Amino acid sequence: KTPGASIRTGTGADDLRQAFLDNLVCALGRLPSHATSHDHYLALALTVRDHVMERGVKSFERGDTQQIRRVAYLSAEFLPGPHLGNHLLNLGLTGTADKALDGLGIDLDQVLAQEQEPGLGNGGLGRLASCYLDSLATVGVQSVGYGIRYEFGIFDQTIRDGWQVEVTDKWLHGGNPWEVYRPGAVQEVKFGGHTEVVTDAAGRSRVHWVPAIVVRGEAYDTPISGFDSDTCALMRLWKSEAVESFDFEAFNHGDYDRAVEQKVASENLSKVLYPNDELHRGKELRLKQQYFFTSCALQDMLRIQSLRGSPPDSFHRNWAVQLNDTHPAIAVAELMRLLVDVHALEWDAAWSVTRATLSYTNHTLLPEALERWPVDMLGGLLPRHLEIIYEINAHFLDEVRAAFPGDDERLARLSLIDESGLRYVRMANLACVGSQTVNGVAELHSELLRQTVLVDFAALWPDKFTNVTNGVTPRRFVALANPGLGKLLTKTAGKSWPGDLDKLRKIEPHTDDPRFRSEWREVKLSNKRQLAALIAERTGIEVAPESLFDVQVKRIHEYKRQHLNLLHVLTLYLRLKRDPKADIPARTFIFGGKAAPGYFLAKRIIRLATAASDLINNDRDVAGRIKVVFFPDFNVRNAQSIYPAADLSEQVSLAGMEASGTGNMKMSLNGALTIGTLDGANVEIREAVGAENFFLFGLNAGEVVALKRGGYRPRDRYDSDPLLREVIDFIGSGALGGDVDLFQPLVANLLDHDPYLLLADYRGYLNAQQRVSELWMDPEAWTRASILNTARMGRFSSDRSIRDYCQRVWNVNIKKQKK
Ligand code: DL6
Repeated sequence: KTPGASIRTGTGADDLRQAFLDNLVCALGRLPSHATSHDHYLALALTVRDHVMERGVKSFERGDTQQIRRVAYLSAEFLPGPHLGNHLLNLGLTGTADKALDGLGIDLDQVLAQEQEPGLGNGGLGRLASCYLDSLATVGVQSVGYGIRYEFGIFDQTIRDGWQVEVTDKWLHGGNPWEVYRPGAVQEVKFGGHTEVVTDAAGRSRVHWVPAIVVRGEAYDTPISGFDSDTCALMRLWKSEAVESFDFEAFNHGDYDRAVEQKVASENLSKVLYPNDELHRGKELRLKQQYFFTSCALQDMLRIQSLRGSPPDSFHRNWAVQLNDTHPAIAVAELMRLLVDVHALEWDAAWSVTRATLSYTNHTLLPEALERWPVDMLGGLLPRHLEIIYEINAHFLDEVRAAFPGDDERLARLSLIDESGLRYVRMANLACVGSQTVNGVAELHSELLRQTVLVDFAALWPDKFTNVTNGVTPRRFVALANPGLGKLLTKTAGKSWPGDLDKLRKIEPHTDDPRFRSEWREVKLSNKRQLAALIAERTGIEVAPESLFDVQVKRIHEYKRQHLNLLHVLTLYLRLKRDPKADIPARTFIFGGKAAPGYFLAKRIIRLATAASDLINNDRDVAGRIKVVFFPDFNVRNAQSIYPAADLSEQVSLAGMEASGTGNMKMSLNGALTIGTLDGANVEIREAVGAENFFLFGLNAGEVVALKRGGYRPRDRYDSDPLLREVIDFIGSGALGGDVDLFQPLVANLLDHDPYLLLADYRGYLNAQQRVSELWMDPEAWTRASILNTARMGRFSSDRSIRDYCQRVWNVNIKKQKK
């Protein structure tokens, strides 16, 4: 038994209440009579943290004594969402906490509303990392998620005069009760300088890196609980600090600016998250961030390895390290440096260890997202790493020459160095060469990776490639976000479904039960009422809960084609204006998502949505027929209110562009029907839920390539389709937003380039939307399809993804699935 556990971590309502009051008074110094809701939140968080910590300590101890291979998930981004409600759910303490607080006249929901979520990511990739930590803890894998403790995460989005305005995120301002500072885990990270060859004590030549700057990495731990599990994952985030907080010599000479310069520069490393999701901008600070957290993480793993009494040459037996895209790909060179220069392993031995340790997940095929760093920049910041990269490359290219003699073009494509112009280090190539396994995140994406971006690597090492289709945690995105549905699922399928999502199959036979269908509709309607209230509060727009909620929430990006959705919205509007009696069921179009601050067209797309919203919502001719909402500040908390209320899930990216998508899974799991292309995980979702329960449209990935190759001319589509012409002319007319020039860049882009083939898919999309309207007018049939969506989504639990990684990638044993 952990000492003190019974006092602080009792599980009855009285225990919890007492612990809560103790924390309020003793930890926070607040009298209950004077405490604010935020104090209540902090006190409850500290109380719940005790429970999580107790599990965490025990599970880490188990890992140490049993010498279990741990998983380290290296990710520049995490998007955990609010912790408190999720921990309560995982620990089975929600009802108890409610009762404990109720006894003090405190409302649990009001307390939960106080939490600021850590927005330490841009979107899909970061949220996936957090789903995976949740599942690692749930299925019982020893794991650490390593990342950066950004002081400022993703900006908060407000909408002013229809435009996105970015507001600094201040997630740490109210204090962060979840994290624990670990002074014992501090690391030093070097930058710049030069290398020297020295002779070590054993008389061997070694490379010694003499840095220009050293930065301290300070570890902050956030425990991540699992559902009904005795294992905890750890999210260990690194904050940068100056090694010496002050240059005292400069200070004493009165040069105050220089005295703090170093401190400021060091702290800047973990200051702010870059807000671009799929665009590599090549900024030096970004490379510094990547190296900073990767180096801290690997040094930390080696430290833990040594505490376990294991030698560095068995590092791979203790750690499986996953690279979440190429952001931590410098790990290949850093692990080599640590093993060879610091731990004195021979090159070949170190290389075997490195390759047996690392694996790489690719999350995007977009060429603009592929990371490459100018050789001069990388060499200036990390001179030793550039030497190591050159050496890895020399060995690697020998291997290529042996496999493909005389094929110089292939050699140039595979090389870690792009020498076609200015010289760059190709991070995806580095990650492939240094990893044991490379995977994509949906079947189609993994296939396209093998056929396109990584085609030469796939030819060289076909066995290295695998697929792990993404998944999402049903705890946060169903049980917590949609308690009404959760209750119905538990009543029908038993209580184990959140930890064993295939159990949802049990609801399938109930599709034919009219009473069950009616209960199902009630749950959805109640969620829609709640969302309607939130929409009114946030935007002032009144929407009808009975209307079809048509939802597209995700980052704003041309390839995701929010503007295709808007073409449909405006086509419907024009049709209703022409024909007020048209048989179109009432719909509420809900958009949400952030645009990268420097992404001009994405911001125009937001403006188009808000302009459509202003026009349509204020036009009496279409009152009660269609409404448009742009829901500001799409983040994890808001997502939890939106997904459960969706009837229709818009997954309309151009085929071949979306690696997987995970919003598609979250909505389908919550009973939404999807309208979508054969892109990313849509393909597998459609297979799982049944083609008849999915509205398919659009070109497939092969047709996209063929159309582009054949010389696509978007203007021809415009000329030949009167509806399309009407809607595009309308957008360009000044009727929206009151300015003829406002949407010219969008119109010109569509007519002259249309890189994401909206005009080619427009008709197919309209037809699919027509099928949506028809099915919606048959509520029983719609409900049946909605139930089947939920029932058949078991495969998309992130628990399944983690089991796949354990088996196909990490070679880690997991406990048997709980029944
Ligand atoms: O794998 C998680 C997520 C996918 O579901 C999305 O399809 C993909 O766009 C997203 N990628 C990113 C940015 N990636 N990089 N680099 O978030 O990953």
